[in-house]
Amino acid sequence: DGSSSDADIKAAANAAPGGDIPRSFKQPEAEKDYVKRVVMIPMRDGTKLYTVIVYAKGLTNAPIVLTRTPYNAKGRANRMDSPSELSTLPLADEMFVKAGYIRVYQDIRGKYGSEGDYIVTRPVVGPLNNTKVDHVTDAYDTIDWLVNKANVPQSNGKVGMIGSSYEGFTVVMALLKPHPALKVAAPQSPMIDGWMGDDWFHYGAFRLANIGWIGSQTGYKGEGKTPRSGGYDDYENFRDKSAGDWAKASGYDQLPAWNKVVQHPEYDDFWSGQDLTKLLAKSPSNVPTLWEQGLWDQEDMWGAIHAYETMVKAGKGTSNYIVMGPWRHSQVNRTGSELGPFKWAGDTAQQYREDMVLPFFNQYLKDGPPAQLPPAAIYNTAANHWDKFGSWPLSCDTGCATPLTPLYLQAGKGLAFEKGVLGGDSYVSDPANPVPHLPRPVNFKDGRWGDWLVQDQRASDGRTDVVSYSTPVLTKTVRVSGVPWADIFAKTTGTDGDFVVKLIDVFPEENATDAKMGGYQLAISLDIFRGRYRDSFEHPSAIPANKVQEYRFRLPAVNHEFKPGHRIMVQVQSSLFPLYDRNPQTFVPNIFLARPSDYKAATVTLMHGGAGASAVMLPVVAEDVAAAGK
Ligand code: PG9
Repeated sequence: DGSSSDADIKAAANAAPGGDIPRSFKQPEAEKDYVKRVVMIPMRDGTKLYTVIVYAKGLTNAPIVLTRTPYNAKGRANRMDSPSELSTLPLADEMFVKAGYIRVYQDIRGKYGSEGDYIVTRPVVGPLNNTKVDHVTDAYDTIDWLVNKANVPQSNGKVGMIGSSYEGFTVVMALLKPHPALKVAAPQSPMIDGWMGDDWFHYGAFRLANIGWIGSQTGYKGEGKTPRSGGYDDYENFRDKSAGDWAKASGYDQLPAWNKVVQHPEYDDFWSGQDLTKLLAKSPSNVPTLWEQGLWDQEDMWGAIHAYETMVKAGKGTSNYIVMGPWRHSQVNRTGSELGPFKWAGDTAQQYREDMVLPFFNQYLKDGPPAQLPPAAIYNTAANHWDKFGSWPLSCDTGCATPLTPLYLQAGKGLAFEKGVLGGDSYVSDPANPVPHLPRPVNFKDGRWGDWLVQDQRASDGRTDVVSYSTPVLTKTVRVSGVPWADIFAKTTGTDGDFVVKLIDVFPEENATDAKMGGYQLAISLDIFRGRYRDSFEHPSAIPANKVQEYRFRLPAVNHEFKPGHRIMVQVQSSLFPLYDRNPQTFVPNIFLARPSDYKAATVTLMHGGAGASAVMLPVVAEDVAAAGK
């Protein structure tokens, strides 16, 4: 009957020639409830892409959900080794498994198991890509292969695409010339414009926090090492040199992707030619699309909202939807019950996945009932619930029902909706002592990156190079729902400089339930602007020393209530380091190549009152307007 007798067991124990380690040892295979196939799918240029196809045993006539990734398709499709499909695929796929989908992960060309050359966020075929292939064609060819019954007999011929960040970028690329079988898409925090506000720069300020990504992602075909930056404190590691000098010392001059960044510090054709909003505007697709972005996305807070607005402008408002939840980058695919010290009403990420994405995909891929999504589902980060809007933003700079309301900086560090008296507040911004984005020591891998945007801004409040303006304690709710702008008038003794503006909700001084939350300073929106680009993103210019200039820039979207007992605060500073590289504050042609002697302290004066009155333009809406939008 195949079972071993006592005698057999004894004999095996005695006879083992090499001791206790047999020549081979194989665990019996557990019966799997799924099939996992690995195929190499040929593209039009003959390059084959490594693709993992996973489906439940016995599945027929099922739709396909496709993710194209630079992050290892094999690993993405293997949360753990398990006979169960639910445990094998990632958490965010559980709904697709339960609903009977075929799940496909593919390595993009040149990474991991795929053939071909890897180019970071490979531009579309054209002036920036002189080959005949890009992510538009690769997605098209992949979908074409997948819906061929000879290749995947279990398929019903319909495909949806989903993915976050770089994987979101590949979804958007597929939308530029979608295969007819691509019926629905969910780009999550997609990388849309790497210079304006996703990943590499924010309004021209370079994000050192991402510099290691280039080394690990382009130094190796598979998973790579992030280069050592020095000691534990990245604040120290990056403080004594330009990003260019750090990179050179780390061998980055061998990396074409890095050399391109150094050669294109401004918003020239290299960056604007890759801006996906421009490409979407040129060929807006009809594929129903659910855009997603975290309200505290520390990596790609620009992309989804701008792409959604582009699609609405292009007349595709009825097939495009936006969801913004209280999430850090890609948290939407994990658990969304909390962020930093903030707890939400349940698992908001699961709510997005199961109540929004799944019905949306079912509608277009399984002929399910209408998903009945609101055009915009935006989490209210103060009232702690989803708001469902017929259109959004409710208030913005141009084209919204409600114009922005200026909240003016005032003498005596006040903030008010009326202009105050003329004056200014000065601080010395010293590149030798930049304002840290988190309390030191700051190590990019210390686990604080994911929720740094919601950390208490009291850590910088009170520094001599940070100016905090605040309203009195509010007696009435100030409801904001839309896109704020910073409008700062300032002069500096330097010839270049950065402006960081934070819109902060200051909590009541006392919190009887959780004492340390008393007086908490939560930034609901913040960004940085590199002063040399105040007149043109393409052609930077020196700031005339000691002459007031205007720095006007859009801030990340908000849907919040400043409640009675709270205060509204605006903090302004000229560095946010080591997240962003330091501005030398002396105009140089290329900050990546700045010399140590170029870095100079400067006195910055923020102007208030009069004709050039600094303000943050708030998307204030009346409570009933917000409610009517629902
Ligand atoms: N934010 C990451 C990234 C995207 C695109 C380029 C570089 C980095 C990501 O999470 O994929």
